Parts: sequence; structure tokens; C-alpha cells
Amino acid sequence: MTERTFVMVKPDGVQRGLIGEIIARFEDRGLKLVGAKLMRIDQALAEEHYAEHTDKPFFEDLTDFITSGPVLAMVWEGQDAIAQVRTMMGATDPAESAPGTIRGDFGLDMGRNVIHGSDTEPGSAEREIELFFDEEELEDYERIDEAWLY
Ligand code: RTP
Ligand code: MG
Repeated sequence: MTERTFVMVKPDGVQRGLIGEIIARFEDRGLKLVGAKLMRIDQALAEEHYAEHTDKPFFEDLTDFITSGPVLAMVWEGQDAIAQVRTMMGATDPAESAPGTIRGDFGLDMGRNVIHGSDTEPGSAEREIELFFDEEELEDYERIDEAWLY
């Protein structure tokens, strides 16, 4: 099923110059970029984005980190895009993520794990896309190689 997912290069990924590398991986995999912006997340947006973790002991560290510098917010589209991105990201803890995954190759620790992607809970991706993007910021277009991909 063609679907959209929300993906974000976290402040550590931006600072370490990993934006190009990460975008290239999704392009190579045949996913289509439909929205992107470099932005700074404020406290309110951080708390809403990570609302499911409000009561966790790491919540304050998490919101401090995600607001600490610019992030690259993106929307990617493709067949089973949500699960595909999660697979390409690797496990949350870089110590456990497989080599070849983004976190497995670049992640440092549980906090500085380079990338966020919507989880596969129904509605998660849609909620996050709406939280970060207005409808007119998302582009509907056909990639020239699309017919060869799916
Ligand atoms: P994300 O939301 O950032 O894409 O990561 P995720 O789905 O793989 O992991 P999630 O459970 O949603 O946790 C969100 C972020 O919180 C930090 N975390 N720290 N210290 C801890 O036990 C702990 N657990 C999670 C991680 O930075 C994780 O990406
Ligand atoms: Mg998550």
C-alpha cells in the first residue's frame, strides 16, 4: 500500500553533516520525498510530538535534546513506507541496531540516535505529518523512475 511517513534528522544528525547521506538512502530505496524543511522544534511542539512518552523518566532529556538545534523534518512516500523506514532506521538503541541500518551505522547512544521515523501504530504517521506540515507544503508529483520502482 502506498503511504506517507514522517521522518526527521535529529539535531545530532544535522550537526554531524549526515543529512545528505540519509536522504540518499531513502532515494536509493525508491521512496519519494514529498516534503522537507529545516526547522527548530520549540518546547510545545516537542512535548506534543513525544506525547506518548510524557510520563517516562527520559522525557525531559528527550525534549531538551530535540529542541537543542535544527532538525530536518521530512515526509517520504512509497509502498509500505512506514515500516520500510523503520527497518532502514534500525533499533532505537544504536548498541542493538544492525550494521547497514542508519542507527547501526551512525548512532552513538540511546539519545543521539540520529533519526526519527513514525512508528507503525495506526494513525501515528498521519498525526505527525499534520503536526509538522501544512497540506500545501507537501508536493504531489510523479518521480520519473516511478514506473520502474513499483
Ligand atoms: P523515535 O520516536 O525517536 O523515532 O524513536 P523510536 O520510535 O525508535 O523510540 P521511542 O520508544 O519512540 O523513543 C523515542 C526516543 O526516546 C529516546 N529514548 N530513550 N533512555 C531510554 O530508555 C530511552 N528510550 C527511548 C530515544 O532517543 C528514542 O529515539
Ligand atoms: Mg517513536
